[in-house]
Amino acid sequence: MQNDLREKPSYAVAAAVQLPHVSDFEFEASLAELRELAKTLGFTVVRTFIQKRSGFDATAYLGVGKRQEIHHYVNHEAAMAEPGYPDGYEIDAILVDHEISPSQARNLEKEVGCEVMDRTMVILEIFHRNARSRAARAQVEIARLGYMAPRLREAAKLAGPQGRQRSGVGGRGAGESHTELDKRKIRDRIAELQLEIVAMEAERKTQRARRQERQGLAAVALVGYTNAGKSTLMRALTGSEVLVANKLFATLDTTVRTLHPESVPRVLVSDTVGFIKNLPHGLVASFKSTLDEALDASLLLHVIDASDPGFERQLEVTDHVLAEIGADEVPRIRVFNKIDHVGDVAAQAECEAALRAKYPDCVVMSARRPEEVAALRLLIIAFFQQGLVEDELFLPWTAQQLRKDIYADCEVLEERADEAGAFFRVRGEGHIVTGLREKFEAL
Ligand SMILES: Nc1nc2c(ncn2[C@@H]2O[C@H](COP(=O)(O)OP(=O)(O)OP(=O)(O)O)[C@@H](O)[C@H]2O)c(=O)[nH]1
Ligand SMILES: [Mg+2]
Repeated sequence: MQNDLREKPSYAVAAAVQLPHVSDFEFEASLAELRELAKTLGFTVVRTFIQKRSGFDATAYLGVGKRQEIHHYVNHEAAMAEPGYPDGYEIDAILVDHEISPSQARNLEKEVGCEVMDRTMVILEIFHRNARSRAARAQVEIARLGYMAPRLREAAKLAGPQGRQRSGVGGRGAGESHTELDKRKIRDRIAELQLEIVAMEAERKTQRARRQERQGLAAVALVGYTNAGKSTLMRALTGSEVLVANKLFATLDTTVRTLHPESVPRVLVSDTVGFIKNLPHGLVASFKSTLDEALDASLLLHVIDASDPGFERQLEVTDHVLAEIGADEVPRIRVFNKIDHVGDVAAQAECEAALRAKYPDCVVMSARRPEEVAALRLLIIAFFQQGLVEDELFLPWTAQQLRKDIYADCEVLEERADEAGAFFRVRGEGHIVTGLREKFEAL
């Protein structure tokens, strides 16, 4: 948030080609998402230009007439035409709702007279700004370098002969052009980053294994479309302070916290990166490791924003990505969130009934209603208690210092005593109860 306040406001126009197979609803939803993405980057989108075509223009994505219209708007009209904006503001960028080729972007940029950012670049930029951990930063840098590499050649073409000049200075091999050198540098840097990631991953795996050894395997992961409310739920379920923001991709790193108040078994909750339609391919690949946390979980909470008119599509996108990373085998509860944000009480009831009819085992709730968060917590605990065993343990009076071990790992259902010691009727994970029994019997 602070960042945005310090940055000067930037203005942009959005542009998109609607292809014949794309419905109006889908097209509009995608554009609305692009505007949200732009907002996350600090842009105010003042105007949107759309064009129906049977395909993208090979030269510059949009047809020539539309290009001229935008040129005219950006260079002559913008500052005068839009009421409510400051005098003399300038359009800084044109945002295009598809991934376009380097040459299309160059040509469009030349013709329109302002910077062109395609959808991929917008998303990469958000990831770049939001990445915090070393691993996330390295992954984003790889994706950005991969995006830039083919665009360098295009830049060199535009720069003219000096862009391809040959020279023998520096580490450049004979006959290598600037572009080739830059490309080589990029390749080297990517290789270097990949090595770093492999090392970090190994470290993470060890940490994870240790954690699982210590705490058993009760892990639940919050997954879902960006802005669905995963971090809000995480906060509510664990009483922790994780970042919540009405921005796309607020969370880029996985955080793990314990369900609060603590339960038996203790349940770990992890928050994950949000999904989005047409996530740049480089990012799908690089964020797989973040999502791996989802694969380690025994239960997924698929969080869906029920108040978003496009939630069905978002649900499909998430299902699709989960299948892609092989997480479709993990048991899943669909959590339709933000029901408080769906119109009035009657509309909410109607929406809830429709969701329950279509998704029989779903949860419909609001992360802002503590009683509904508490109910979700119980549902999670019930899931993990399915595999628990009940047993009776005996602890002689001489070994009462071990009471805390029982209370730490088991739920004590009943406690009674006789002259020799105390009996505990407990519920806990099989291996833990067996472990305690063996330990006490050996006393
Ligand atoms: N009205 C309402 N708003 C909610 C609810 N849950 C979350 N929000 C809001 O929705 C916005 C996004 O919430 P986050 O928790 O950051 O969403 P996220 O799924 O973590 O998003 P990413 O990290 O970007 O993937 C925030 O402004 C929240 O305050 C809810 O149940 N009702
Ligand atoms: Mg989040």
